[in-house]
Amino acid sequence: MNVSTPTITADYARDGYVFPLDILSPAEAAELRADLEAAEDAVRADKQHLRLLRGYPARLLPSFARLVRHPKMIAAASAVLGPDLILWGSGLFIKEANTPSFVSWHQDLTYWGLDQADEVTLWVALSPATVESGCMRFIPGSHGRNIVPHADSFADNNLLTRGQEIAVEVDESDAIDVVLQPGQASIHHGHLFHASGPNGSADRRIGAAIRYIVPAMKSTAGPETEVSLISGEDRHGNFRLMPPPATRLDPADFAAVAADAERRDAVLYAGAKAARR
Ligand SMILES: O=C(O)CCC(=O)C(=O)O
Repeated sequence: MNVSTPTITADYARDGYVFPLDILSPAEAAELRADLEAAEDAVRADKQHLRLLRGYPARLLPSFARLVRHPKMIAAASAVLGPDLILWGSGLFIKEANTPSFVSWHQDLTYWGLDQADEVTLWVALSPATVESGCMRFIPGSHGRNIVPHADSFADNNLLTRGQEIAVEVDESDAIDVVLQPGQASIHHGHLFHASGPNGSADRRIGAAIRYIVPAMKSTAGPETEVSLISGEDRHGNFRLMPPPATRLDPADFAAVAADAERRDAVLYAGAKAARR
């Protein structure tokens, strides 16, 4: 589907998501994946750097900095949030081929420490997201609920920080499979019930979760939280605005995102009985 503002605005309001959105061509997606995988190889020996690369690709790789500023990404996010957009986070959800990694049913905004719900995620597929490879599953209309109780599981193989899981009934018979080809994206609301299963395919399942917010939002991690202004204006000054990376895998950028990750982890793990690093 081409990125069309009226369709996104209406479908998103009704369902809490829209997909598939054509963002990158298959060749552009393959190029981005190759750049990411070369970067993974370059830092693999350092576990902390690998974790930061997967948590902050748009702060460490110019290719991902361009993705989050792509006109079609901005058009899709703006169809929901309006013209002023801040990148609150970019993170990679990677399930290796034939592995049991999964994501339990959850609502994104549960532990992020943000004071409002004016946030969207654009999840961009860099490899086929299919039922076999463990694509996301959405419950249509569930974004209409406020945050419901969640319980921490810290389950092995759960890709979420706390293994958090919705603690009320989720009727999985309503779930929609979010099947995407490389270069396509889905957009979803921070209150939407969603999950994903293991990867039974022979390829890695790679998705970039790009999170946009409006500048009026505030974080309980405080104004030191590092974000980037992507489009329009920030008239609020609630965050520290960071430029895109000037070079690839710069040590100074690694140091900056390491400090930011410490601040954010303090919020993400607040009240948890354990922490996963
Ligand atoms: O990649 C997945 O399977 C889950 C991603 C997710 O939960 C999210 O982007 O909010």
